[in-house]
Amino acid sequence: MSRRIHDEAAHLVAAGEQGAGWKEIRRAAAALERPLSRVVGPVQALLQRTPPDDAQHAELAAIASDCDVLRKQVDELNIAVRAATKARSGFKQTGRMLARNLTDLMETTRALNARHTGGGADRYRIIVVDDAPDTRFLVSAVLGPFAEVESVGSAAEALILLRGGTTFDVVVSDVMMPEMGGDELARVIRADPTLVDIGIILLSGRSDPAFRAAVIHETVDDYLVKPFDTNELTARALRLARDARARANLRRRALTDALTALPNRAAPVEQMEHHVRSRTPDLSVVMLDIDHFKLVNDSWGHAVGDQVLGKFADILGQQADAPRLAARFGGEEFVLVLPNTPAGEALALAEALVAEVASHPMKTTAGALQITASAGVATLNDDDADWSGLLARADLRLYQAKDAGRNRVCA
Ligand code: GH3
Ligand code: MG
Ligand code: MG
Repeated sequence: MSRRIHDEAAHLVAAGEQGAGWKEIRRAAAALERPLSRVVGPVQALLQRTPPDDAQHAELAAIASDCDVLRKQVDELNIAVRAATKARSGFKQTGRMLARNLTDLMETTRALNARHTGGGADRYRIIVVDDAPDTRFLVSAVLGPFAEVESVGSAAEALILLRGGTTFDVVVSDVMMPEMGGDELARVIRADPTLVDIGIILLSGRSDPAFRAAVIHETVDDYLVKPFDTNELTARALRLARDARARANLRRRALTDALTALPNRAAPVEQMEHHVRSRTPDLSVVMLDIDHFKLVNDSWGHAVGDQVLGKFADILGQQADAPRLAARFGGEEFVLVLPNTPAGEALALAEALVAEVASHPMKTTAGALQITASAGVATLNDDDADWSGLLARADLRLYQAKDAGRNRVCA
């Protein structure tokens, strides 16, 4: 889209006010119609591709009726433009009427997007960033039928959304914006370890090959030059969203223990590194190990052993609201990473956990089994250069607890 919807409407109004010639008015009207037809086209195409026996039929029927309203509004706009060009008078009123119709059109499209994106937690989530409201509107309308779209007018707003706790799959951003450009936004996103999986597309009137090559090489996944083809944008955005999801799922699986659903060994190591680096005060760790777990396996079988591990993990997980972390360190060994927790508090927590395990028989398919566990507690001190000494002390104390008779804590 080379000209913006609002700009074209404003141009039409101004042309009318200045008593411009018939040709000028016609040109402005045609320029307005082109981006509008690009909004409706992809929506209609989606409807045609969806078979009538599809599960989403009712939802799509509702969208179809919204599309009809949209079409009528576009038609009304065209009639008004034709009347204005024929009459060659009253341009000012016509301009105002066009502006009103444009507002209606945008409302309808917004409602249509909201309806189609309602529900479905697994829908792709896309952020559209552009300082020009009509480009934002157009891109949102194009992607709306395929993904949940949030649109914002600046890079700063995009970062607030991205860091607000909701996971997004793709960012589609303009390049030239006041304050922070799309290329800079891409650099900030790439530098944030919590946003590594997200796909980035730049969408810009800036077409010089050297700049495009540089940002594609450095930060972004894709670059489209305006005026862009709406089907191509949709295809590229959805491909990126699919890739981003796949990366995020792989990462999650690589970091999660499949049996207990607790984080695996990688997470506590990363957390301890982070806390040591940022000098988080009172960093404590608790190492826990189930007592005589081999006996459970030998007496009741591996499947029952697995159930015990699951129940034990549930108990630990309840102690691990962020920033605390519970993880399966390996086998029947677990670890708690406790930032801002002085030694005495960590010891009390470990003792409470060990007591809870000992006082609640675990329900398994082999009946309720009485399990106990032992724990070792350590807190980071000034002599620790890294987390390895801290963990080694906790481990040593865990074995002291075992030697001292199990079902107890050493600190
Ligand atoms: P201690 O009180 O000294 O800790 O004795 P223990 O029997 O608990 O310890 P040991 O290290 O001798 O045995 C641990 C057992 O845990 C051996 C291993 O087969 C079992 N194990 C490790 N991972 C799993 C698992 O994922 N599922 C099951 N069922 N067993 C596991
Ligand atoms: Mg054990
Ligand atoms: Mg063990």
